[in-house]
Amino acid sequence: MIKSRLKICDLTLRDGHQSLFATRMRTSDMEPIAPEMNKAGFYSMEVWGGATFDVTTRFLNEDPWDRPRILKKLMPDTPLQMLLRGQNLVGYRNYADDVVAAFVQHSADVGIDVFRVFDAVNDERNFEAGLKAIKKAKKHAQLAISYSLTEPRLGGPLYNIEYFVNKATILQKMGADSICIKDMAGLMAPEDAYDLIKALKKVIKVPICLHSHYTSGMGSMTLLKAVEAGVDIVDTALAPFALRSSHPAIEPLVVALQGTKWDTGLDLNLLFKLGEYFEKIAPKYRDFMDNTRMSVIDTGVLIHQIPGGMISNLVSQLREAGALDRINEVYEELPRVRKELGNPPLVTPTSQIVGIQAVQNVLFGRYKMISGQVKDYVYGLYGKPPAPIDPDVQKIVLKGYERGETPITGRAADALEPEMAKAEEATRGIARDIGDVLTYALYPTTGLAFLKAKYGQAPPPPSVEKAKTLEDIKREDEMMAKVKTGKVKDLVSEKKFKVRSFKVYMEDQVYSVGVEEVDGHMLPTSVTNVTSVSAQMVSVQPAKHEIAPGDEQIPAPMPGVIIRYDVKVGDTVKAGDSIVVLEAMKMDNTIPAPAGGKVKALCFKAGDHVNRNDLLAIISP
Ligand SMILES: [Mn+2]
Repeated sequence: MIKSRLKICDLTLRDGHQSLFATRMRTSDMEPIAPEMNKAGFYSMEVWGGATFDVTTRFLNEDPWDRPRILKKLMPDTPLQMLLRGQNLVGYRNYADDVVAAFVQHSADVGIDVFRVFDAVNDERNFEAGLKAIKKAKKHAQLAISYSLTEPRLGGPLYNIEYFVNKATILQKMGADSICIKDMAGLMAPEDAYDLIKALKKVIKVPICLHSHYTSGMGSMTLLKAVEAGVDIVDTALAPFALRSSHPAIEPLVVALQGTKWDTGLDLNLLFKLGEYFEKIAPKYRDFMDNTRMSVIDTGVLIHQIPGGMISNLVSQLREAGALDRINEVYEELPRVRKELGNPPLVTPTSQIVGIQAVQNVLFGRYKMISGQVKDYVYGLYGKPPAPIDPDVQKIVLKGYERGETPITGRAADALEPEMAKAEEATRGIARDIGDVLTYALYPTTGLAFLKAKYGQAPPPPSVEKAKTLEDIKREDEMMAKVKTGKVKDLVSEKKFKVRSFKVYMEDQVYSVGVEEVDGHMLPTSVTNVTSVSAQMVSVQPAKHEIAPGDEQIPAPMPGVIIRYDVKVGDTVKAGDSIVVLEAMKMDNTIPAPAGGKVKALCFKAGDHVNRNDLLAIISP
């Protein structure tokens, strides 16, 4: 490896494409360039973790464990790095310690050398199980601190220099091989980076890495100031997969530092060649890019510190609920909810937990509807938030909570039963190795569907997307050129072309794509978003129910899937008792009885899809 003063962790193959086009890059597009990237002399390359696990099984029909295995063979000289969400691993909830141990060991076995571990609430106890397993596997443990702010700049009562120095000291004492400051929303200002890294370097002996997204436009300036303050490692991506909501590009940094004591020693010509490759294949993924704005930076983040990805989630949730006009109320509610919930950093999964509660507070009244995840969070299952939770909110949220109304204060994962034996049992006859069992343990629904397809027991699930080739892109471009010149009309009028339409699933959206067959080639001719239409198509038609005067009707507040009814017909209920649990906005939502009485009818059953305002239950006085 080239000896260099400033070490570079390259993110192109993980955070780069995760940030820019929803993690859709396929392993087959990494293989041709991997041997060349291996020669670059990167300190490490992040290639796995984060959303890659979920996306490969759900959308790409790729075995998630194959990617590090393949890349390890092609890049034997470069340490491979993964992002691990602490006790959440690569999922969205805390897993039991035995799952964490098995996951880390298997990741090490398939080729991961450096584990970057972070926790959404910076509770160091959520690192314990992962750290133990990383040490056991004799791999590098890079423990990360989620960077967050409550003020426009570093400082204030919570997220100040002391907070981060204190956290880093704890992590170093625990045995971190290096420390990372993880600025996932690009909030870190250059001068704050300088002060923070200076302060950290005074007390931290292990190498320090800075991960700062480009989102707000400050990224490159921030890295430069961190370098001047003595940071050891910085995270970058090759230019085609850099900037926007990704990371600073490596190429200008190499030149900026040339001849200084921080010279990276990287070969600019080789980096240029690598970039050309990614430029060539990038059009395959252009459908997943956000090209709706001229600006490649999100200046809104500078004003309200809310990451763009989170805003687009809020917008889509409000749209689903038919209340897009209330977005400004949600913006006002969001910091209030965040403060009441102990000001957690906004990163998966806390960004969803806080964001969705803010939406529900606006739509249904403050804490009138509370998701299962918010209850778990307030109970302490995600760990200890950076600041105390508002005691009044805690009381409201935990009222009637099945685990108890007094929150736990111990390590969150101590409350969880071992899970591996059950996962092995559930995958008997399908799973052929521990990797398969873990795929199921992390994602019981989509993971199992993937495994069944992998072993030919079922066709690939409908969520799987067809890979686009550069040929497809060329045809699309030719088609578009024809549309622009008006020639396409003649094409369509000829009867020999068969028009068909396909449903395409992206995230939680459904598109209808019209396709024509021309000389054996498929040409897309139209794209329509049909999400709401298809939701109506799959929803079960509710049976007709007699409504008597005085009957309380419980409608679905938003579209979703019935998880379970908590009552039976004939049960007597009090106002506020849970009647039905509805999965919507990726959260489990308890719908309470609006008034006491007798359950007269339950209009659906578990697993049914419902539309907004569908009648879920009737309670008679
Ligand atoms: Mn990141």
